[in-house]
Amino acid sequence: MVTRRQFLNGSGAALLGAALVSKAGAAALPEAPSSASVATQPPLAPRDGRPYKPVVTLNGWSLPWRMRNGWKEFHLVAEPVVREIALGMQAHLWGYNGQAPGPTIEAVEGDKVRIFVTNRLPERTTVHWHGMPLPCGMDGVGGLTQPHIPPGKTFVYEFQLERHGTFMYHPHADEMVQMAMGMMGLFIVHPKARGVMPVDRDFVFLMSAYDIDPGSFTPRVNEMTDFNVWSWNARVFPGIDPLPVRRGDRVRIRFGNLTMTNHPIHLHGYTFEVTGTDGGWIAPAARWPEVTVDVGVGQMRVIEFEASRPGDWAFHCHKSHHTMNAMGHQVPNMIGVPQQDLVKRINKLVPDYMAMGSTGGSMGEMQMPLPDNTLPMMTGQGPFGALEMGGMFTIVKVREGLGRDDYRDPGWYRHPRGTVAYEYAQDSAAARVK
Ligand SMILES: [Cu+2]
Repeated sequence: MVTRRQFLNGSGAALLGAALVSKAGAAALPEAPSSASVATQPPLAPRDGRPYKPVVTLNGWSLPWRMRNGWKEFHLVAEPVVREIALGMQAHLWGYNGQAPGPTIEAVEGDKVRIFVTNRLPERTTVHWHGMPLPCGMDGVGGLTQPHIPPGKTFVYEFQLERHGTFMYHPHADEMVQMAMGMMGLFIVHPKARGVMPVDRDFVFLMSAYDIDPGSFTPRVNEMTDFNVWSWNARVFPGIDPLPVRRGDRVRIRFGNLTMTNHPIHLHGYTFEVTGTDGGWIAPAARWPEVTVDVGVGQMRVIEFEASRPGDWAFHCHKSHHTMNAMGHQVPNMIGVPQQDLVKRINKLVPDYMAMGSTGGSMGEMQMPLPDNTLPMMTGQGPFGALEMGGMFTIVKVREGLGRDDYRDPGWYRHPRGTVAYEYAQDSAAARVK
């Protein structure tokens, strides 16, 4: 595994080195870079083609390309991957170029893109370019607009990028299985003209959900509604990197939902505007202020705000069971039941039994035996104790004076004196509460 620091020092560059698909195809196929790192990679500045300000993929990376006779050529490889969901849990997923989700594709309005897709899965696949205006035969619906890509074969998609905006890619072949296994990625098209809707930080991620039985590694792909891993870019808190932001930055966050339910995404401390969807940008006069935006199944939303207020601001799905990890046990509802003596008595019969609710224990601090490769239901430590979160939760860390391209975790916020909620006590309160 390569840390971001190693990556910045250049030693991680080898990860992005060539991994040619076959000797026969080497002459014609572009490189298929691969990365298995779960760290958020620094933005990939374009080294040729039209200039743009690159995005930052949470716990992910952007796919390098080559220019060839006026075409921007990318190479996606659909393949089985191992993804660390958070420290202590790995999942056997399907993805692209070493990861699930696959790398973010970035290009510029007007670019002609040629995307090679090599299928190393045990079954056929296709790639659909969600939201993208393109010729019908490039739309990637297996059986409808093209033959499926059989295992071992490489297909080519070619189209010109008509409009800038926020898109995704995913299979349209054995869809329920392939998306339940994690096959998806982001496709960002930057504006051709300079200075269009400029931002200082531009973060992107995809929401995906899995049903992985506690102690196992592979998602149950027949599940239709009952998922237990709620992830951003196939990571759950505390495995999701924070979003470091310099005070005063204009911040854009783009997210897409490829789970099977909606997610009301909520940011603390700020009012934001929804500035775009996968359908395009919203005219400034048509935007309204929000603190939560619901993202329906198959939708994308883009939010923007001015980061004026320093702090560690929670950023999460507002469905409380989506900020939890798998339940590895059955827990009765004991809220309101006095249990102090009850627990001792039950423990004589059931040694592992634990009380919830009215004994003072909270789910985040419970210690219970877990199968291997299983995360606690609620976890994460903050500067004031247990955070009691999992799943779709992370932190927007707004700080004074971060470097322009510095995306390293700045640590916990140091609150100015007198600005933290405090315990009421007769003596100290006399001094502070007037
Ligand atoms: Cu949710």
